[in-house]
Amino acid sequence: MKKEYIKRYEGNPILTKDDVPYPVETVHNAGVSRFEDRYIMLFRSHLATGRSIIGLAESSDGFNFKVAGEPFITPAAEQQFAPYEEYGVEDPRITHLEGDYYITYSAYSRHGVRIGLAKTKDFKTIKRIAFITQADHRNVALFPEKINGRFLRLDRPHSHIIPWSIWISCSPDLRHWGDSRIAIRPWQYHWDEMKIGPGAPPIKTDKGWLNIYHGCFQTMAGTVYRLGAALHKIDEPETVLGVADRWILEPQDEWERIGYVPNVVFTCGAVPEDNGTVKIYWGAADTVICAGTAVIDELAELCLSDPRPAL
Ligand code: BMA
Repeated sequence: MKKEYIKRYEGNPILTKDDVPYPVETVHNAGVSRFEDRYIMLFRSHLATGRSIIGLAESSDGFNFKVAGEPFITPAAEQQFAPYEEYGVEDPRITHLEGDYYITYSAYSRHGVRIGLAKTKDFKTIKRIAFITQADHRNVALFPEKINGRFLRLDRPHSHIIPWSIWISCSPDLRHWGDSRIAIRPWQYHWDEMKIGPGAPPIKTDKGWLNIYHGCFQTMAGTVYRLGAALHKIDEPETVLGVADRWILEPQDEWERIGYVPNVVFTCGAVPEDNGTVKIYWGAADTVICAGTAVIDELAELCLSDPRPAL
């Protein structure tokens, strides 16, 4: 039997729209972080307009979440941000960095999709900092520490020339980004051949930065979204040590195969634990939220022992 690298939580799905005390049509892609003595989840919901907002939920065990009474991020009212968020805010990632919790999210508007950066200390109020990309750009995950004096991120520009790939960019101050280098491309005639993108913020391991990403495969019945793993060198993350040849999670349970968008598992968050495991969270069929657990070392080893080329 094929080895399962991610053990699904037996209580999946862990969150559905019925758990949300305000009107939403879905709950799905979610960033998750440890905060004080608990876990905080920021999750995307579609409204009945088809546009998205971001809600907040809390948990003491990382599996049973209670949703706050009000959404946490809705399209900005402030003049400098509003024109770029009018169609909604999506897919938040949380990175604990130098004492603050930074949130990267996709902002949609008539001008395309770009990445907003906000921060919070308490998950009660947030402060928008800046848009840190132009359009079109989605799926930015910040590294949780500076490397060689600079902030780093995994990002995913859209291109008509190559399949959408994972890049790495650097910044002195989190606002101004550049020195971009391509890190991983979709691999032709492979489960992630159509496009790939960063998922959870990278996790530091003994062997390298673990990058849990999503990869897409086009079929006659639509696109299948799966999760894969890659390992980047600790002091030079643009160097990829290995990209696991096989996927680590694919749509399998009924709620992963059937829903608002069928056959999707999509992650924006994973929380490493002191015992060497990682809790991974994914939106299932863009409709509900699921969780599972993996052994960090096994994922890192998979990237090294059975890799496919990165570029
Ligand atoms: C991607 C993003 C994700 C979504 C996925 C599947 O392009 O929009 O937010 O989960 O498609 O619909």
